[in-house]
Amino acid sequence: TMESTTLVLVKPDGVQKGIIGDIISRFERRGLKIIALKMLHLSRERAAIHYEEHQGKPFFDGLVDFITSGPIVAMVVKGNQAIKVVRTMMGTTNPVDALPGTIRGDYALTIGHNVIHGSDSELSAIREIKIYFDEKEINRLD
Ligand code: DAT
Ligand code: MG
Repeated sequence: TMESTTLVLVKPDGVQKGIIGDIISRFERRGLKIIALKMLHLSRERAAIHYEEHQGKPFFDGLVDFITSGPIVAMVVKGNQAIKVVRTMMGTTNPVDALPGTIRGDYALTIGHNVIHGSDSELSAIREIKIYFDEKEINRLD
């Protein structure tokens, strides 16, 4: 086994749709562990840090508008190959292509409102977790 930790966000549209619980349940049913969890409202500054890889792209301003448009839920998810497993459970970035049974495939229809974020690599996960959580907020026991 290869334990990893990843950052998951339920985006404002996911909170609005009332699917926080379903998303958490899917991860728990799969055997992944939630080791940190909070609801928050991102500032534009913090949103720009989160999405720094997309600065300068045509969709960047709309992405920041969207992710700051309402409360989000941030969590740290841990388990065997959690980064990859969460990405697979999320479905493709563009929900039009996402398979039924994935989170985006079940709940989203447009790329601008795709319900969930998950870190895409080990380096991204380490960087992104620090944007949302202090080390003392993460339950690293057992
Ligand atoms: P992901 O969220 O699957 O990691 P990403 O990192 O490429 O995808 O992009 C971050 C978010 O930006 C994505 O969830 C939705 C938005 N986005 C990406 N490409 C886009 C595009 N071509 N048009 C509009 N929004 C886009
Ligand atoms: Mg990404």
